[in-house]
Amino acid sequence: MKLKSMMLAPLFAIAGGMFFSCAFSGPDILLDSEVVEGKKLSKYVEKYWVSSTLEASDDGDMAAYAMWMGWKIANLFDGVISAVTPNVSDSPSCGWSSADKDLPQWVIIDFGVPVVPKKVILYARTDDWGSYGNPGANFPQAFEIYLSNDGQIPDAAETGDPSDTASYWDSSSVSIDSSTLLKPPKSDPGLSYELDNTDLKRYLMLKVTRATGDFVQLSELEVYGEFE
Ligand SMILES: [Ca+2]
Repeated sequence: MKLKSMMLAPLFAIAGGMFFSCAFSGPDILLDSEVVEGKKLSKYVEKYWVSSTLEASDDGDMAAYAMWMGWKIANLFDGVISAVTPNVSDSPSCGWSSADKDLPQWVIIDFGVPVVPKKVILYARTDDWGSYGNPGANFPQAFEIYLSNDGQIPDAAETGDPSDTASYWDSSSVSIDSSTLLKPPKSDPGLSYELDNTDLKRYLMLKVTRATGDFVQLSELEVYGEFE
C-alpha cells in the first residue's frame, strides 16, 4: 500500500473492512445578492454524501485523530483550498479523505435548488509533513462528473450507493481518464474542468475511479455556475 500520508497509515489499517454512506448537513442556502454575484455554487451546498470518510468512522480513536488532522467532510466546502496540518494551525482544514477503500469513491452534492453547474475545480492536498510528500497525494486521476434532478437520490444516498444507478444520472458531463494527469503542484493546487451543461440541475456527483494514491483526498471542491 503506497500511502503518501504515512501519519495516517495506522488509521487506514483500522478502517479496513468498513464501507459506509453517510449524510451530513451543510450550510443553509442563502439566496441573496452575494449568491448571484458570487456564482460559487459550492458555497451554498445544502447537503452532501460521500461513499466513505475517515470522519464518520465508528472507531473513536480514528475519528478523533482524523478530526484533529482536519479531515472533516465539511472542510471540503469551507473555502480553504489548501490543506493545513495541525502542527501549523490550531484550526486545521484538510478536507475530505475517503477511508482506505477500493475505488471508486464518490461525493454527491445537493444544491437545495436547481442551479446551472458549469465548472468544477478540484483542489489537492498541499500539506507537507516531514518528507512524506503529501502535496497531490491521492488526487483524482480518473473520474467522472454527473448531474441530475432525480429526487430519488437523497434517499438512495442515505441508505446505499446511488453512484452506479445509471437512471439517476444524466450522461457524464466530464470524463477524465489520463495516466499522464500530473499531481497539481503545491503552488497551484487546483485543476479546473468545464462542464458541458446549460440546464438546471440540483445534484452533482464526482465519482473517482483512479487516484494518485490508493484512495481519494481533496482539500476543496468548488462548483461554479449560474442560479436560474
Ligand atoms: Ca477546504
